[in-house]
Amino acid sequence: MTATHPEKLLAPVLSATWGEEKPWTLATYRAHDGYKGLHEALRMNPDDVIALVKDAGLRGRGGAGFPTGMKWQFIPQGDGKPHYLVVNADESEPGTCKDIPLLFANPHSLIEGMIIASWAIRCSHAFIYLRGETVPVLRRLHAAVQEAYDAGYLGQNVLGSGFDLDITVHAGAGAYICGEETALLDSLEGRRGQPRLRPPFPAVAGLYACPTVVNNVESIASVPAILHRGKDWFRSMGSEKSPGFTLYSLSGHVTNPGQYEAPLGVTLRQLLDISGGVREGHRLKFWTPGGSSTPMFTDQHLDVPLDYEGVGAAGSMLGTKALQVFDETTCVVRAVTRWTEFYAHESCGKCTPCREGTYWLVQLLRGIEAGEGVPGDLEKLQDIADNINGKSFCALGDGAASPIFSSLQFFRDEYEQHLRERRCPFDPSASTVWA
Ligand code: L3W
Ligand code: SF4
Repeated sequence: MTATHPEKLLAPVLSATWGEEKPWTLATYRAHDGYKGLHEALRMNPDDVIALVKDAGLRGRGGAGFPTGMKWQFIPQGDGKPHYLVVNADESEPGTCKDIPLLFANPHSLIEGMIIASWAIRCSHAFIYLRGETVPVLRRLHAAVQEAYDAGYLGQNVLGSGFDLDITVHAGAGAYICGEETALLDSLEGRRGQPRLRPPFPAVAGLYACPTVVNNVESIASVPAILHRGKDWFRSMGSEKSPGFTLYSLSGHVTNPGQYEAPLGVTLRQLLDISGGVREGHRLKFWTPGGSSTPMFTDQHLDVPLDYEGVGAAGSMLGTKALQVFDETTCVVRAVTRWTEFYAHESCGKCTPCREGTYWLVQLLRGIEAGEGVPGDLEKLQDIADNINGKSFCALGDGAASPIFSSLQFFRDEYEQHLRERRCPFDPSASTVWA
């Protein structure tokens, strides 16, 4: 397991030990200041822990960037109900591959973060909802949780503090929609995972209708270092509104794909510069900042800061920082068709705009890709995407519409070429693909 620590953009925190032998063990984690943040937190009042995370400015790393401390603060206190912490480890967004490597290499950063978060929100039972296909990660998590119990970090009277905490690791059954926080909660409760109406948000009525914090793996794993090294250290990286370090996943037509841990606000150009760039002999055609649910960008956007004021302000969410890079050999229509097939397959079917709309998008796109498109198809694509976006029950619908909008905006000529030439200009045999 390796992560790249480019010298100029150096910010190895979560990935600092990935190059070590057996970085996942408690011994390695402790040798690198592991569990010091927890000792610090247990000396503090829970409300002061929340205030510290809020002042540090940590924002959710799962896609939406919601302030983590604020989410913790929403949990009502003195309400007499159990409180729950649920970690969303159902990483499934196309191109996104940061939480799974993090859990595999450094599971104790998550476990320590969960204990700190549970102390802060007064929770005595926390859950990890893991993408079920990742069986080796499941085994590693089970082993790490057991190590934490054996060391007195979990169970009754954590480190003699009088605080009790259990962690349950749950493996999902492989549905993308269960990464949506409320569908995840339904699934965890044993039901078919489908999104719930919000509000009420999980902070008010979440797991078993009790106040629940749902956070991404990387968000929680970032907490111990804030406790141990302080908010000023965290704020010394990134920008005022998007402080700190984060994991960028670089994939696709690049020389050295992988995880790059750097401050928020770096640009794709900087990341390409230190990672060997687009594969030799080729040039960048398009890329996504945060998985396929964020718009596709082009070489015009190479210097846009990867944070909530840069990419986020350009009509996109930063998303999961899954930087998928495509060179000039890629057919845009083909790439968008594959993504849209994914969304149609993963649509949970609860609401009509997404269930029906993604189906019809796929029919149109497959026709265009195969050279069987007809005049008016692009207007239909736009119209269907307009009827999904903002009119669906959850964010999956908006995510499905996103690549349609941006590809029509930046690469309309390529769609028109497919219609005009009645074939895929990148692959003349494509007309047989769906025969
Ligand atoms: C209490 C309020 N809580 C908001 C909470 C809310 C949630 C968080 C963010 O979708 C996106 C999605 C993906 N009182 C609150 C409140 N909250 N207002 O804040 O909420 P929201 O609705 O802005 O986003 P979301 O539903 O969490 C996340 C996109 O990220 N994405 C990433 C997907 C990533 C994966 C993966 O593989 N890890 O699935 C990429 O773009 O499409 O739109 O906790 O409860 N008033
Ligand atoms: Fe289900 Fe799609 Fe509607 Fe979300 S937008 S509730 S995934 S049908």
